[in-house]
Amino acid sequence: MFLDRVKISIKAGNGGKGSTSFLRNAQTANGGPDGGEGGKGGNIVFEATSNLNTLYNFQFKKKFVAQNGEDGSKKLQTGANGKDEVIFVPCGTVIIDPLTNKVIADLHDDGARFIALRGGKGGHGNAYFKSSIKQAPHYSQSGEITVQKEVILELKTIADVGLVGFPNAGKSTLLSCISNANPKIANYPFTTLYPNLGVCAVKGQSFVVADIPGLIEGASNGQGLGHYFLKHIERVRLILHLVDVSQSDGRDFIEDFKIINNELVAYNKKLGDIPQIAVLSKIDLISDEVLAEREKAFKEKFNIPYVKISGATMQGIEELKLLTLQKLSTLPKKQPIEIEEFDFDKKDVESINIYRLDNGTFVIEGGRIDNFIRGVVLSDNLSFAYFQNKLKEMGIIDMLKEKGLKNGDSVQIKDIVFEYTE
Ligand SMILES: Nc1nc2c(ncn2[C@@H]2O[C@H](COP(=O)(O)OP(=O)(O)OP(=O)(O)O)[C@@H](O)[C@H]2O)c(=O)[nH]1
Ligand SMILES: [Mg+2]
Repeated sequence: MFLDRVKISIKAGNGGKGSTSFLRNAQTANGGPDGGEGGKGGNIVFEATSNLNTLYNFQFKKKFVAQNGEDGSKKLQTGANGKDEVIFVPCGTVIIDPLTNKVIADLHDDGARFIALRGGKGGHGNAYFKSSIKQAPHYSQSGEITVQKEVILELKTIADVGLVGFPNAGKSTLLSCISNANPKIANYPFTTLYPNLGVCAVKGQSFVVADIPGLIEGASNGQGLGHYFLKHIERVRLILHLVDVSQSDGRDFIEDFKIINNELVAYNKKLGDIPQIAVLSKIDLISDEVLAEREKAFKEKFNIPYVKISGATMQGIEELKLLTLQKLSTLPKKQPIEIEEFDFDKKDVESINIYRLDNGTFVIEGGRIDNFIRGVVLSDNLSFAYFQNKLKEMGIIDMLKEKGLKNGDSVQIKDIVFEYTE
């Protein structure tokens, strides 16, 4: 099973609550506040690894949640931070925000890490709020609550070389001849159903080769399988373009070569800029004379380096490996996708929404409110006074009045409901 696009949900850990506590022991009857800080929630982290080459692991597990921070406790004990949730993905995995369709990260190289969501901050304990005018604060702050988000993971394979050509051209055969890979090979079209990767070793160096399913005319519009997998050659540095020069399928190899090149460009203009080596395959099936004629015809039409090979007799294979290595040495390494500045993890600290329930209660919500409400404990009179004052200061009372707020109306913020009095 090969999986190269999947939507998952992720959530960083909540921050732990700060503690409200006072020092009490045999020596100290009325000690000061000693409530410790809440711990920070764990982050959601993606990490690229070369041990994976599909997103198959995400077929069943689609939800990832980092650990919450622990609550603070007495004696100024800070709660433990939540553990990060590290999500391993194959190299070349691109992370996309489904709401904006923007790429937020490209986990290009082995070991690359990206913190997608940061854990919530821990709340302050009451010891934190102690001041010269407030010796014994009876309140502490709750931790920051994080929101669950969705991301799309899309694998755009990182290989140095991509093998393209019509079905049956001999791509998988070539991969098996030059690398450690063991792909399925058979004499019918669309034997290869998903990309295979192999490592080709030559002259003490190596390069990665991706064999993708055969392309046909119309592939760029969704014909056959090729369209779906073309994204896996977007990032190769060199294309080995195979054509069956023996024409054993009754096809015209020159036409085939043109058709595939048109499809590549139709899918993405940039694919047309990737250098190619043409590979004339299955030369064991035709006589030297026929081969010479066809080679001449090819040279007349295309000004492209080419190698004649046979996967059956291994003719030309060594030459192709060497030419590929040599060509690669002249081509720059592929870089990760450039990411537009975009804060996916941006916390909503601005929004204020007001609406009215059927029973007339006014409800106030939004990121600005969440942030502010964390510090409010209504059992504490000072805190409640602060709360009401702050509502005025933030302009919320005016906003409510605009929506028809009158003396005696109920107002709800989170789980706090109070009666408005002028
Ligand atoms: N005689 C001969 N047969 C070959 C050669 N290369 C491939 N074949 C045969 O051609 C058929 C197709 O080969 P594959 O390597 O599966 O072709 P492919 O391009 O990977 O095909 P798809 O996966 O369907 O796109 C198989 O029966 C191979 O044995 C060759 O050089 N000589
Ligand atoms: Mg194949």
